[in-house]
Amino acid sequence: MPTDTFAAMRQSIIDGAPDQAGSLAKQALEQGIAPLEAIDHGFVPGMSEVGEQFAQHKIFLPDMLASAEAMKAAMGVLEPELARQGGERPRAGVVVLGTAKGDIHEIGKTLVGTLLTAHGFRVHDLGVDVTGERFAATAREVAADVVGVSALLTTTMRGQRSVIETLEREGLRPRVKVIVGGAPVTRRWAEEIGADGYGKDAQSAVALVKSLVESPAVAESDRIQPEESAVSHK
Ligand code: B12
Repeated sequence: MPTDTFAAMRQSIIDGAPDQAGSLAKQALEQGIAPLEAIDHGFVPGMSEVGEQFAQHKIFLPDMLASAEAMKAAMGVLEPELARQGGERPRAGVVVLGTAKGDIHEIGKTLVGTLLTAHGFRVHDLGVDVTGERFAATAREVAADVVGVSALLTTTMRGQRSVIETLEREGLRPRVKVIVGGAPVTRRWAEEIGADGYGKDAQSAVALVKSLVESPAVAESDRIQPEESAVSHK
């Protein structure tokens, strides 16, 4: 893919231009570009730049919001294609995903969910601002193999710890693996809070979940039995 196109994608995010971002995403698909390539090399670098400019007070909240809208327009085109490319696969495992309490950043978490779905996992996306109790209740209801908690703010990273504590308190922890991610999250933090894994991006999240689900440490007999009630997708 020409560097110019990636540069245009990046710029459409910086400019907060949803129409432009959406049509560049469509063009990429028409040209046979892999959706993840467009996301990782075109649109995400724009978001990173926006984050840096915001930190340096060069832009303000409304600008960041406009950039997020542009990112969502691009993802709206690319994510269905990403999911479709996964095709029909045998169910690989059940994942409950959400963004920690107090945190409304959803773009990265949603991308992780889409890619997991494309790889055959059944994903229950609880959305944003999710309490530990809700993660635990859903994990129990759907017999989750893995709970994934996203946090984009240094303040809401604490929510990841509290999800683990809640799962422990409710007796679910031995049977449910917990993975964490999000821009400020590190492997070290994951270790500190006793998570089972850390993923730096959506692709590593898939590899991580695969390795955890395949791990013999989660014995079949240890799996939580699903409850009667169904959980709706968000
Ligand atoms: C877009 C954005 C917003 C949008 C979010 C819109 C939305 N619908 O999601 C809006 C404008 C609403 C917003 C609000 C705020 N934001 Co903001 N935001 C960003 C920005 C620019 C991009 C985030 C993003 O979408 N990145 C693109 C995606 C694809 O990447 P990602 O989220 O990192 O996800 C990838 C990986 O991290 C990983 N991953 C993510 N989740 C998970 C989960 C698991 C389990 C795994 C394994 C992996 C994984 O995989 C993903 C895909 O590759 C970042 C800057 C940055 N560099 O992150 C700031 C940033 C996160 N925001 C910041 C701030 C300060 C705020 C506000 C507090 C601003 C304010 N004054 O109100 C509010 C907080 C609101 C709240 N309560 O949550 C700061 C946080 C600083 C800090 N140290 O805590 C940042 C870093 C900007 C900065 N440099 O200052 N923000």
